[in-house]
Amino acid sequence: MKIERVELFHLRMPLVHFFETSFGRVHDHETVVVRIDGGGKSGWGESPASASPGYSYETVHTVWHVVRDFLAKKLKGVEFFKPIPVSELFGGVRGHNMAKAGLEMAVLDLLAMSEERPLYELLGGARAEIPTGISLGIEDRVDDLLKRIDEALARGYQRIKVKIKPRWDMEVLAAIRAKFPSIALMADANSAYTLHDLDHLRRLDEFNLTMVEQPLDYDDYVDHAKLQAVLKTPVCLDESIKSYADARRAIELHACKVINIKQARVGGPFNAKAVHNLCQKKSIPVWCGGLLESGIGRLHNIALATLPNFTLPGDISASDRYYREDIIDPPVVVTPRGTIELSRAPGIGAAVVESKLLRYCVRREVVLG
Ligand code: OSB
Ligand code: MG
Repeated sequence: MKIERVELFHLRMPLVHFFETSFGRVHDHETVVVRIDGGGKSGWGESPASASPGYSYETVHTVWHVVRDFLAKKLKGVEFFKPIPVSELFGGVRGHNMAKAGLEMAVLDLLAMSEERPLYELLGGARAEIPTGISLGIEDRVDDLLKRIDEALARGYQRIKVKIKPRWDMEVLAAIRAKFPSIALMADANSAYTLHDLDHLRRLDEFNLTMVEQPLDYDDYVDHAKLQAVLKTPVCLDESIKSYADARRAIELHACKVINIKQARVGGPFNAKAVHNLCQKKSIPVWCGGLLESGIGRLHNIALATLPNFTLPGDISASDRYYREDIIDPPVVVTPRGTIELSRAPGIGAAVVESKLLRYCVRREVVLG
């Protein structure tokens, strides 16, 4: 399978409901979709970098710049015979993991398409069905959030994650626990606290949370280790883990007991698998996180989550939880058991509907070929 052409699409997809984290509220998902052609087939990937550098320093514009001006040319004429870590070709470019991840996803999808096999098999995954959860943003009123939790539980989601920040935390969690005493519940702070809040954060132990995600700084391990030492609630790291080396640091320093793996954040499926394998060896459970991906990135996350150490429900929700219409057919659906069933179709397992893709496309460019 030889790479002949790489095309980028900048999409702006309106969300059915705004999504608010401790770093801000978004009404649209802005993302870069990658299409790679070769041997008469297409492979698709996604770099869900968003419009502003809040979650990471990358944005849709840095992804565009780095792919067009530096990464795409490294794929010129390259021929793939088996799944290999594509991002190793990008060794001369530091960071920019989302840019690299979108390309690696597209290459692997193309390889799976040319071999007429499902992508998850190519990655080494074996499960036909994965458990899943939902991530709910900050609302204007606690009652609005309680209503959304009710709806999510009715749809079968196996665990609820809520976003927290100073002044939207302990009271909110108490209200949730008063109404839903025994659901699997966790909280994600997206780095909204510091160790000055240590006494406040100890109160998290009152709510029987399965974990607290990324309470402290986005690049910190030392303070998370200090926090984990006094907290019964397991600490899970998201933003802090951008590579295998980061995961190793975090585990050795006891900075966390759980890791959220996002292939976009760690530079692609192969790095994600390396982090997964390390965690499995070290008895650190992992789960698959999300970045509000379109159906393309979502299907890549589903394929990844079939690996054996993804034992906890991920943030991989149904297409209609995010979008009135997704750009894939069929869209992602969640069963009443709170699971997602894997498609046996080749590649990511659903078709990209070009008319829908183009409806949300604000810019496109052929960057190779
Ligand atoms: O921290 O996990 C996060 C969305 C955007 C940016 C960061 C995060 C999230 C989510 C939503 O929690 C996950 C999803 O449903 O895709
Ligand atoms: Mg998170």
